[in-house]
Amino acid sequence: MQFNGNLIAGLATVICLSLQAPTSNAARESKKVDDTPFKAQAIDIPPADAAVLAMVDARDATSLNGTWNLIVDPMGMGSPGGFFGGWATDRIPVDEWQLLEYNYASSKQVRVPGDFNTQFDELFFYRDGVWYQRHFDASPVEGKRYHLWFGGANYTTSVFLNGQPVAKQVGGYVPFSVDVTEALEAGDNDLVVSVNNRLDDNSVPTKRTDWWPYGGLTRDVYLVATPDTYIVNAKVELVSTAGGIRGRVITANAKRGTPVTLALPELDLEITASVDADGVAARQSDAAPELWTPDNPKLYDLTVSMGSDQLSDRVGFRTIETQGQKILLNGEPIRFKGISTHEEPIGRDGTAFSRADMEVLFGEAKALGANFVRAAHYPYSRHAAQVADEMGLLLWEEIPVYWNIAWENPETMAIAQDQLRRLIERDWNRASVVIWSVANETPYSEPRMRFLERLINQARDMDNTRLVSAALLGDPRRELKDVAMHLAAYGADREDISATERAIFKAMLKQAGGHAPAIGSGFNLVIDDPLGGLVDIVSYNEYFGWYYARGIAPAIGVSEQTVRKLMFEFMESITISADFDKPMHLSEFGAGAKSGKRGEGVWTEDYQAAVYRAQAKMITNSPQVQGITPWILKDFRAMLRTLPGVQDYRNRKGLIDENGRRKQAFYVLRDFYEGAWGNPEQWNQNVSMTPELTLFPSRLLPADNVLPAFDDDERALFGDQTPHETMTR
Ligand code: GCB
Repeated sequence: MQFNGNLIAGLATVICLSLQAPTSNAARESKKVDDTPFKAQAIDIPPADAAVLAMVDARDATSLNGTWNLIVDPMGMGSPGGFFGGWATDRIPVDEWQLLEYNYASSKQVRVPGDFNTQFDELFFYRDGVWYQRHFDASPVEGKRYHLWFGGANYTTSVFLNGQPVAKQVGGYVPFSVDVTEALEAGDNDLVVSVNNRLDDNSVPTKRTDWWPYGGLTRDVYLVATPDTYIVNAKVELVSTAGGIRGRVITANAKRGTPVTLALPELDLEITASVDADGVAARQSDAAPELWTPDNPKLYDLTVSMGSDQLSDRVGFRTIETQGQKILLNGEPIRFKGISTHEEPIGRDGTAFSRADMEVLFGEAKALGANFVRAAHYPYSRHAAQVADEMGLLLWEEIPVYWNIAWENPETMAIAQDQLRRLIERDWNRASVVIWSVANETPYSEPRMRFLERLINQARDMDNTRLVSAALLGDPRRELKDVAMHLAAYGADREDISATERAIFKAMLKQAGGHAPAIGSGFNLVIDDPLGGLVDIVSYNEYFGWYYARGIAPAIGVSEQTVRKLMFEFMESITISADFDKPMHLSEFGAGAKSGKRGEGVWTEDYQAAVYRAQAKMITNSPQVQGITPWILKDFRAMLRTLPGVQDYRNRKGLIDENGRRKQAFYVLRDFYEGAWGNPEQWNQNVSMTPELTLFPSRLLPADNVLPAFDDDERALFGDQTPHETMTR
């Protein structure tokens, strides 16, 4: 039989129309169908509601967590309106004559919340579309409004209720909701959610990250009921350490003049204000609450009420600011003794999605002696900041503007802005959160500056009770060159390295002439990325003792072992500072270690611990550094970490492994936090408690610091040339 184009096009139209879900009015009315055969159809789906429906734990919410059905769709065939009709509804054939090529009930069963990658072996590396489906019963009450609320889904999500496309959210990790009052049925409801975890060059983050792009309905899903006139969100903040509480309540459908009340019974405080033309009620009142600190994480019960809507929360009050190069919490200088994390639980693969997961993870940060956590590199579930509030951990929250981003693409900008807005709106009442971070390791360019400046301004406009930062990258090329010259000084006169290597070092020093550094002359690494001028705290990721050796060794032609050993000695004389009169934070440093592997060389716990010791000395030398969050608390899943037997798709820089076993470096950092920071004597005393960490003992510096001479053999080998041309640039 011969097909011609017209016949197929006609058939496609008929098929598309006949396969539309019976209740799919919006789909039917959406865009004119492009009936090109086999073409994937794009249908219009309204965006999720703009404002975050906050304080969800206090609302009349029905959990839709549990077991859902799942269809895997690597070719995007399930989109409604396409040649095969789409999978936006749960359908079963009416009789044995009806052709339907999908069936939710007999498909895979998936747990919500939870990523799909770790629930099915065959989806471990999967980065594409899936369809979630479940039924639920509802008994809608006249006069109430109903909202579908998602704690976060990765990364592009379209929601269909009873066949109607009701919401689309682009960008993962942040909460979103949609008013579905009109689409909700009394009795059975059919909820279908398509989630796609594919990332590309224009997404935030892009497709290349050093963490697992876990996909699916990774967080709680609720059906929330509100009165017709309801409270959307409230922001409550301390005016100054002397007191004063300011409240702002955002409402929906409320008439101008409607009264709203904020109450803090323990403070005997009740603030009443009226809703303005924008639906916002704001007022300030005198009060002197006990201040929240990591040692005394005091929280107060808060209620917010408007008519029949009443919500509650637990809130703390504190101030955070900088003064010159100091960080002040409640007016008192504080150091951020921190640790970085990913949102993965201990002892189970996948994303952390429950409060208990966060209690265990942050409990380990507390055990380390930390007062601060960098929640890298994306917004975590709401449980993270709630648990940090209760436990007394200061928190750095971040959006996934990571490495290279399409700085000039307005859609990319919109995704990042949306993520930042939703994160801030969700967590602005969490006393623990002291930093909004807008980016990680973004290479310098003018478009990057413009992009990040907009985010920084947005964060400040939305919330001026916190600090803004971004983890900077420095200038790796310049740093490598400077560091290599210093290593040459340490290596030029060494007996324990080969004559060839000595000669290389001497040649480098000779070439540098009067600029050649001397042993122990010190090296001040200065961060001058202009973004430092825009943020409140200059944060910097550095990997002395880990990555740099890999770049330097081949560039100058000596062994990595030599560079690594010399590096440990050199690190003791490094200081880090910034070109800006602001506090600095070392947002990352670290080294990889396979849990239980002891001895010499990379991947051993001993090597990792030695890096932490050397880093601790650098930090002690660097008074501008007021905070650190080494990388990282726990080994985590990463697609780019493949080394069999060592990494097996995990980044091994954790202080504990995936099952919670502590490595040697955990104890080094704990010693440092337990009092040694800024107190070298105590530090040495504490470190002697872990005598196995003496792999690379410091070499005494020669008293005169004289540059080693180039001997005849070495000159014969290399003449007066610098051995590698990289170093001449
Ligand atoms: C970094 C990144 C972080 C990586 C880490 C590493 O600088 O910010 O996402 O996981 O280094 O282990 O290399």
